Amino acid sequence: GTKTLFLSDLHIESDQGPIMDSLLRILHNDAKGADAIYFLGDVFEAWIGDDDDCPAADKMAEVLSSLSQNGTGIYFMHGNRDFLLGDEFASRCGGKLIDDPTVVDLYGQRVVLMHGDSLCTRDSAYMEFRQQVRDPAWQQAFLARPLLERMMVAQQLRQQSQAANSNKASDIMDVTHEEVIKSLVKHDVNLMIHGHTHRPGIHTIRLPEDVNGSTEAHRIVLGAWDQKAWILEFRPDGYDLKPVAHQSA
Ligand code: LP5
Ligand code: MN
Repeated sequence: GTKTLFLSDLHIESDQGPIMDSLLRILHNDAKGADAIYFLGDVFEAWIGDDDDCPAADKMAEVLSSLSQNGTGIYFMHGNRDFLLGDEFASRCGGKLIDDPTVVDLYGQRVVLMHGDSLCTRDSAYMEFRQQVRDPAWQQAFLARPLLERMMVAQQLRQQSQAANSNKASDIMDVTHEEVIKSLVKHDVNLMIHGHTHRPGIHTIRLPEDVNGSTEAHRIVLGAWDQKAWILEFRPDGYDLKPVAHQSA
C-alpha cells in the first residue's frame, strides 16, 4: 500500500464553485493510486435521501466509482448533516458505508475513526436533537415524505442550527476530553481521526492508563472546507494534515 486519504466537512451544496473544484482536483491528483479514501461525514451540506439525485452527487459518483474501479476503497461515515446518506448512494460511488465509530488497521497501526459529533457531550441540546433524528422510525417517516417537503425541513433545520450555535459557548461545541479518553481506552487504540468541530489540528493526549502499550495517544482533527480544502494523507511512514488552497475562479 502507498497512502490512504481522509476528508470530512466539505459541506457540498453545489456542483459548481471552489469546494467541488478542489474536491475534483484532489480526487484526480492526490487520490490517484491511493489504497482508500475515507469520507468522515458532512460531505454534503444537507442530505435528504438517496433519491435526491443532485448534480453534485452525480459528479461525485462518477469520479469515485472510477477510482474504485481502479482499486481505491471508498468509504463513507455519516456526519450530522448527511446521516441519511444510504447504501444506494454509497454503491453508486463504488463505496461502502461504515459505522461511527470504526476501528481500522492503517499500515500496522490501529486507529479509531469517528465523525466527531458524538464526542461533543456537553452540547446537551445537540445530543437530544441527535438522539431524535437518529431514531430509525423517525428517519423512515421523514424519508417517506415528498422531496420538496424534505428540502424545506432541511433548510429550516440548518437555519435553526445556525441560530442555536451563535448562542452557544464555543468550548461546548468542542469535544469533551473525557469522552476522547474513554473512546481510546474502549477501542484500545493510540490514534483517533475525526472531523466535525472545524478545528483542524493534531493533539497529543496523556492517557490515565496504559493503552495498547503506551500512555500517549494522538487525536487528528480534519478541517472544514469553507476557506480551504483539508486532507489527511496517511502513509506507512507517517501522516500529514494538509490545507489545500481553493483555486480562485
Ligand atoms: O450542523 P451545524 O454545524 O450547524 O451544527 C451542528 C449541530 N446541528 C445539527 C443540525 C444540522 O445542521 C441540520 C442539518 C439537517 C440536514 C439533514 C436533513 C434531514 C433532517 C431530518 C432527519 C430525520 O446537527 C448543532 C451543534 C453543532 O453541530 C456543534 O456540535 O451544536 O446542534 C444544534 O444546532 C441542535 C440545536 O441546539 C437544537 C435543535 C434545534 C432544532 C429543533 C427541531 C427538533 C425537531 C426536529 C423536527 C424536524
Ligand atoms: Mn459535523
